[in-house]
Amino acid sequence: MAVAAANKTGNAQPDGKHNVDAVREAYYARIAKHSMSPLWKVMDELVPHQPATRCTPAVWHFDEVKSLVLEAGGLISAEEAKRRVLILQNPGLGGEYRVTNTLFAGIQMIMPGEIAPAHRHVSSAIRFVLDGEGAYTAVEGEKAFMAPGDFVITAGWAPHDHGNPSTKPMLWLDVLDAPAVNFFETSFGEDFDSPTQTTTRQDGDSLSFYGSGVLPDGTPALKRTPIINYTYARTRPIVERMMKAGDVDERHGARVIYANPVTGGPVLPTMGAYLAMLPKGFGGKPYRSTDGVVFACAEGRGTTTVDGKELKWGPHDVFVVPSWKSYFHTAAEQSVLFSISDRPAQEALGIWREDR
Ligand code: 1HN
Repeated sequence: MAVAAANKTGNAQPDGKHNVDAVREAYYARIAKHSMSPLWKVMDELVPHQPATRCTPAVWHFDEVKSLVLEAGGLISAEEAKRRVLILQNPGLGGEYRVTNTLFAGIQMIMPGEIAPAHRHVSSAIRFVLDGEGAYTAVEGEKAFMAPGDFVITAGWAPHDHGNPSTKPMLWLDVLDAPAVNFFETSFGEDFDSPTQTTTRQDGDSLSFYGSGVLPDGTPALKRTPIINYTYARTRPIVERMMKAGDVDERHGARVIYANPVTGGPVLPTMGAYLAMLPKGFGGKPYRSTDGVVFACAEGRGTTTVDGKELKWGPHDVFVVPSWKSYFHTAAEQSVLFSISDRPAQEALGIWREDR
């Protein structure tokens, strides 16, 4: 057996073709004690030829979700829970509290007469209303009463509380950029002494002031939209009209992006949202992009095929398409899909890509 030569420090060196693996392994073990690793062993993992995600496509059907969340209504109050939310966990992530690598998603329920106390956090949140009518989110001076299909913004650090003076439970989809904020280790949050805030504006003021083709003079251009509630009543007729006008994208259907009316950019610096109407019988072309997308069906019925896996959806179902997975939609009925992703964050970093 070849004897490894010793270097100046007395450590073994490979002797020609012999003993290379053993000497390398001994070297790796030694540098590990100094908190170091050889890049050459992990280069393909750090710089893959295609984006690699552990996330898998998945769908949560509303009938199951609703009965499970209603059960939680008997277990804990919104006030005790602070937020009565069931977290949607991506099945590929082994129990982590996220639906994609960068997005949190959950289903929140607030029962009649309940409040969810005021707090604020660095993470931005959006809500997409699934079921119920007449609960509100109080944020930035406005008490925004919500109905199914409404898309509500809670920008980072804005104090917010929820209440339900109606007679029925309300359920909505929460999506937050919390995993991305936590990745940067920049998460702060705080509670308030008073569980509710005093509001200074009328319900719908922000949509009227900023969402009507005019702006209050002097409105600053911020990285987040000043609109609190993009109501379904306002947005649905627009996608329907686009569809009737024939403005139907081969992949996405008749789709609008929810815009910050001051800048024309996305509603939040980290997350962007869309509403699309798919005509009955729609058969979309395949598409992929590097943003992981959470979809919610507002109405209709169809199938989204992701990487060969069929996700069937109907009213209020939520499903997730991970980064760079090729997908296409088919619609058995005229359908409306809401979607939200981390595309603005990726675009701001110059790393977003799509493959049309
Ligand atoms: C939060 O503050 C809400 O305010 C919902 O309704 C979901 C998930 C993680 C962290 C904070 C809310 C949340 C959340």
